[in-house]
Amino acid sequence: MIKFRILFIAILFQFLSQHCEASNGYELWLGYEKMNNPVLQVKYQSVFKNIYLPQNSNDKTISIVQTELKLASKRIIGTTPQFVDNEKNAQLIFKIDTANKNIGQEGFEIISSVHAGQKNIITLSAKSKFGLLYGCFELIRAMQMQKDPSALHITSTPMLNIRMLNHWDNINRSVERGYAGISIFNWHTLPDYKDKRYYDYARANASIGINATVVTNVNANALFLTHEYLLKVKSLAEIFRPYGIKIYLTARFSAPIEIGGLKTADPLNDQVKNWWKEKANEIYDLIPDFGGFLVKANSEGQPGPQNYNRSHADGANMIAEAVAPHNGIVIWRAFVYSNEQPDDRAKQAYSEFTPYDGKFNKNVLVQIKNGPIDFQPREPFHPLFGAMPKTPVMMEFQITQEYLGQATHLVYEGPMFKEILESKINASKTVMDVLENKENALSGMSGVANIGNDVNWCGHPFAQANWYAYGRLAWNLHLSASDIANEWIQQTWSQEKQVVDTIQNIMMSSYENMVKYMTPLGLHHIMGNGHHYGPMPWGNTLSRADWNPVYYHRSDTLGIGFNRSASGSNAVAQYDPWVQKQWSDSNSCDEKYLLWFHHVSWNHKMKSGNNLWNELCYEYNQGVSGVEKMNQQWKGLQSKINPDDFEPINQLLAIQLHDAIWWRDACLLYFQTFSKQPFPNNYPKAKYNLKYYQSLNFPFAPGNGK
Ligand code: GCW
Repeated sequence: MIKFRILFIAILFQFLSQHCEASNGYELWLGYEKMNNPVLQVKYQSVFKNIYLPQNSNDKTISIVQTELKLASKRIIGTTPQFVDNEKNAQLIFKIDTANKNIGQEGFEIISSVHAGQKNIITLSAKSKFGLLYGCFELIRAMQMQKDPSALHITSTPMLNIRMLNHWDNINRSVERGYAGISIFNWHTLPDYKDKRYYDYARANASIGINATVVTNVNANALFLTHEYLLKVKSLAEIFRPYGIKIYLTARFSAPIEIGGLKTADPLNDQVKNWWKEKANEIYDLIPDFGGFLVKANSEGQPGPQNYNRSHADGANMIAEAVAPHNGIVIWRAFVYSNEQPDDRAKQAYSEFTPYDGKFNKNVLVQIKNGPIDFQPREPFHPLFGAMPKTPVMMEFQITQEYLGQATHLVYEGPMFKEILESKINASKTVMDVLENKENALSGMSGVANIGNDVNWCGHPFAQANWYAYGRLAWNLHLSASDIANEWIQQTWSQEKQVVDTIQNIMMSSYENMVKYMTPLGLHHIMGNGHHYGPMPWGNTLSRADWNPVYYHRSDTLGIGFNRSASGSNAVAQYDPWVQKQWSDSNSCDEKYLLWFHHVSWNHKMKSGNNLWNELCYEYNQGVSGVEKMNQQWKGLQSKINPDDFEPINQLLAIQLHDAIWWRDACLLYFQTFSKQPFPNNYPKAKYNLKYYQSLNFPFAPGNGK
């Protein structure tokens, strides 16, 4: 009997040890799993024995570093370090070195050296305490990536100064385009209730180098600028400060009327200017390191300077003057388009903004979405990058998956971010070069957050990887999407090769698969009205033409696609001639943007030799096969992953497959009404007819939060 029990316990133990430990996802990539490499473990144990930190024990940032080192040491290598007050007795030395020429203000240098007596010493130096904090997280990452401590030499400085999250969170805690529950910011219980989650949020951001956050929706509410709410913002700012994170707010342009009792918000009116100055003084009295304002003006119904016949520059400069004495900045969004304007929507931001290049005050940045329409699965880079050389510009990516299957589809955005960043704006420069803006201190990147109060923060367990990848790239634009995926997997899931390789493979194929089953060959904006989930290429009922899918794909009996070449809207002319050359001719255009720039015949000959109709069918089907493969690959990990973690993803992937088939069949049945061509031989037959797909309706789809 006893023998049986022992055998049973042994089998159970083996079963458990084969599975990664279950997690509810709350710890993100900061779970600090035990190291499974005994040789490295011993090495790290000797480094983490005695640690020297700069002697300012009251400093909150230094004590965060200390807590983090203790936690990482205990969990990863199973030891508790001593913190010593003399660096001579330490094997791990953190020091402020303002003279270090290899690094910038927020950077760090980690150097390993072997001292007499074969003692391995690691010195981590930085110019500021925040550099030490970032370096601390880098060192912990290096441990988890199984880097040999005796060979460490890392010199790192962020390439962009402002590495920012944009929360589209409302005062009532709904989140516009949020798919992970309600807002983490509980305005009702602030300022007094300091939710642990605020600290965990700041810690997670600091671990990937994010140093700025806009906590309110760009569709702004003026109430956030009242004293009552500013006290709440102050409370958050105090929590975030030791983590190196500055807080920003969105400014509603009409706030002087709505909460200031003025009759106008005209940016050239003295009372209005004064109102903003006083508001800025009030904010900086409460929050001395307040970052500044993010503004969406004259876009999708938001008020702005054009309401008073003033320009974007007039509006931005007026607010910029108010924050300038406090070193604040204004981030002015270039996401503008109007349906009263007959021109192609893709051209409008460029047309409206380029005349103002050089006219913005020094503390204004223009924030440009990655592409000219709106966070579509695939867009060419926005023509404004490179077109405003006298104005600092910032990238706006959307981390939340508004058009990318929301929190239901597994889509790793790393490859999408990279595709845009590496796009060449002319023969010699990339989008990255424009962002880096070496001559000017103002440079940055924004990511529309995918964070909510779900236990795992982001809804889909893999959506965390997009937050992670965004932060890592904002720090270092040169990192590769696959390396970042690898880091995230090893810190979040497992260090076992088979698991890492398989998950990495799933992630790296997911972006292209999604583009193929939703909007292949340059199609765009053919999602369901309003909520943007699922296919609706037939959509033509919205009041504004430029909100309707038919505006974008322009299918007819002759062909499909938006003619943005010289014979059409000529949007292609907004790019440098070197870029134009690649896109302006439908016979040589990069096929991933073909239907973005051209209306081509259903019989157009593709590079593969197929005609366009057949190619479209193959592309959609490849997207579906890709998701089938993702499903199989995941199932192959069943014995390696804890069932509590395995099953939710298994179910989500099954929904993704269902949705990919739905996209394929609904879109192709609809486009077939124009192409009038049969499906290729052996093509999978749609389960339902077009009428059925057109009858589907989702009045309560998430993310429309008001
Ligand atoms: O993508 C669109 C969204 C809106 C959003 C807008 C913007 C915040 O559908 O919900 O509003 O972009 O970026 O301003």
